[in-house]
Amino acid sequence: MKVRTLTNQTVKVPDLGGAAEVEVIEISVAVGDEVSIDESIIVVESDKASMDIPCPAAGKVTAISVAEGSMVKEGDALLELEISESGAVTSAPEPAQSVTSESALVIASEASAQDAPSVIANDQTASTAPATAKESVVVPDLGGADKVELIELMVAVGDRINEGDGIVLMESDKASMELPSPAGGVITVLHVNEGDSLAEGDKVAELEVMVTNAQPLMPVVDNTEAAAEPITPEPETFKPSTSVLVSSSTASPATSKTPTSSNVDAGHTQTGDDRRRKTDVYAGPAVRKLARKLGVDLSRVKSSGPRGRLAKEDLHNYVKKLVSSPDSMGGAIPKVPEVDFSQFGEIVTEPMSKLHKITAANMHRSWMNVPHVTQFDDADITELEAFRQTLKDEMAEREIKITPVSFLMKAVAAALETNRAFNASLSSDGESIIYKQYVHIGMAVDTPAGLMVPVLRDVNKKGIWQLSEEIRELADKAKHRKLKPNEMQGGCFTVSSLGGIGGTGFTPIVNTPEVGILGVSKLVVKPVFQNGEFVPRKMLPLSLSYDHRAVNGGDAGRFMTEIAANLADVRRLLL
Ligand code: CAO
Repeated sequence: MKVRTLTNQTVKVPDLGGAAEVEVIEISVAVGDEVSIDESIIVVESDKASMDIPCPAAGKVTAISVAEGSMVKEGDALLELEISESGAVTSAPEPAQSVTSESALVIASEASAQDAPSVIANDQTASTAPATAKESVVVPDLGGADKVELIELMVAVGDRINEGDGIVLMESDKASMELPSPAGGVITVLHVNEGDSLAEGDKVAELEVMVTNAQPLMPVVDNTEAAAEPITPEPETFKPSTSVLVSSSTASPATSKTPTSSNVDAGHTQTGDDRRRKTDVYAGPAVRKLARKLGVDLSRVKSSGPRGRLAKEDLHNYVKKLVSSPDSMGGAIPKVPEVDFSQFGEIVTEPMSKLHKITAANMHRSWMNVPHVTQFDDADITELEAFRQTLKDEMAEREIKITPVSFLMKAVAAALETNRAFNASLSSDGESIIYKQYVHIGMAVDTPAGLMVPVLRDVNKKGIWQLSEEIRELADKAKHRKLKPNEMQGGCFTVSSLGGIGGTGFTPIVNTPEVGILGVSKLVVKPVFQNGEFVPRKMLPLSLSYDHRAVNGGDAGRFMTEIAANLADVRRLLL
């Protein structure tokens, strides 16, 4: 066979099998698209059925003559095709002769007749089969593909189907193809399962033929501009897109009772009810393919098309709605409505600093990911404060200020060593817990630019003087934006002290992937009942937030109790 370059071919509406006029319900290509032979270009619909019109040759779409909703009849121009040099033409024009729709159809019919034995193995073509004949439906010529995957079993044993109803949907790496039933009848045996890899000639189903009269729909190529060189017709191959749409709404009453199925839920074992429900979906191959890609069950999509036909737009709208729905799987968080505050008074809008944005993102991530629990305690730091006062002169001498924060760090470090549940992180896959053998503690620092968390390293190994010096140094660096990235990394736990600022308590957010954070508020002198009487004690309010995925309440109780005990009697830190 010799194929030469043909330009500006008009693809026309083929014989419509009795329908005078059909509606263009889907244009599957756009101008500029390179289309391959047999690729669905347009879907048309009569009041009885919907039909794909496959492209008769490989080429480039240069113009589209119809719009969705147009009414067309046999012979009307659908689109202009610039056929590429390698394009194979399925119709066979006479040399230097334009192909009329009639002649093309004759060729199509002949091809169909040739094709019939490959679909019906026992050589009883549809047109001659008796009403009770048994037919084997086999995989036809796959048009070049060696193997295809069966992605959808569209019928069940016992289903009564019409000629042209899809039996299975197969997919190669290039296209999906429906295998239409060569005749009307009842499915008596299914030889295949979803997921099977199929090759030409493989048996698909056994059919007890009820009605026969197969005639695939073939488009017409007007080769008026074709060169004089003869073109030998390709042997007809399986026409993936000659399948009709599966729709009980357009099917005969018999089909409506035992409809074919459309399984779009991967891994879902279908029941008869499921099949029936999904068969009620009325959609074209392009929409079905997209739905499969998106994993959408088409039976849940509301249609806007005529007679309930689902359009791509319907699918897009469904997915859009789904992702923005707060209670959907993976749905977005409901958005806070935008408010024009200026309607209530004067406003000033300032951009958020980068640091502020990062902090906000981190807080949000942690808040969304971590199931937080916060528990509270007061540490009696009366003795600690008394001891700290004794250090005042030395502090001045050394020019090092010791605040309760240095003791807090030390008390927490000691508790982290004995409560490893808090010196840990969850692995990102949630399968394991990583215990740290070092004790680095982050310290929340309030700076004019925003919140920063420098990390004090090896707190368990350092003394109060050294820690106090480092706290000052890091806090100073943070306030002057001098912290290096590595000085803000590697924390195992965070201490957030608002003691110098005020407040009686707060619930800090865990600095993920750490699993705990200690909030410290302003110490307050409280009456504490001791040895039969109330005595004034300096109580330090503590709030411990933790990731309840990694830490349980018992761990948290022990950890908090130990911190409070360490602060109540700092001699414990020597033990
Ligand atoms: N109760 C009462 N007074 C306290 C206190 C407490 N819990 N903790 C500290 N103080 C006192 C200090 O002793 C100091 O008093 P003097 O000046 O009389 O000695 C004063 O408060 C101010 O302390 P400071 O803030 O300068 O130093 P610090 O060591 O207490 O804290 C730092 C250092 C960096 C933690 C602190 O400056 C800071 O930035 N805190 C804010 C942390 C923050 O923003 N957390 C919220 C994060 S969001 O979760």
